[in-house]
Amino acid sequence: MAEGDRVGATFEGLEGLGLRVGLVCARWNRPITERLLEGAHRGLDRLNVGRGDRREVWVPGSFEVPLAAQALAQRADVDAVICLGAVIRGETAHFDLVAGECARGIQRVQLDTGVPIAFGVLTTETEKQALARAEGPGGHNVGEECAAVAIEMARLVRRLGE
Ligand code: DLZ
Repeated sequence: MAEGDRVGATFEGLEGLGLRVGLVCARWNRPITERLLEGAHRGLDRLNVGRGDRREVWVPGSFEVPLAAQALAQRADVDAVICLGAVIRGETAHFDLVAGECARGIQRVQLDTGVPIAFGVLTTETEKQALARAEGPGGHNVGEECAAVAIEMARLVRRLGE
């Protein structure tokens, strides 16, 4: 399989102008999550999502991400949510619990509200692996990919609801 076959996100043919996006970012492992957040904003810029159409909130850790995502998704002025965090096995007691509950919670919010939520919470063995997924412009940044996922899914949900 080629490298590109393992990336589902694409910016091709996407337009985000007029869509409103919520962003939830966890403070835990902040040097990494800040880079994910920068990537998410870069991706939203690429898709023409207005700066004024973004609502950004911070939470203590990935465990708190689903609740903030739910609060955003329930707002009438949010079309999609991007969730960002980093759970690193080597440094995390109860890794499976924190990572699992975060993922489960986010999926539940997405299905309960019908608002698309892009899952940008890294779950890695090491800090090095996490940093490799949060690189700067031109590199692999999961936050940036989440921007494309959020816009693609917001458009899809809107179209299917017509
Ligand atoms: C407690 C904890 C641990 C050990 N590790 C992480 C982590 O790797 N990534 C992360 O985002 N959060 C971690 N947390 C914090 C929890 O997500 C949560 O903020 C606290 O348990 C307080 O509810």
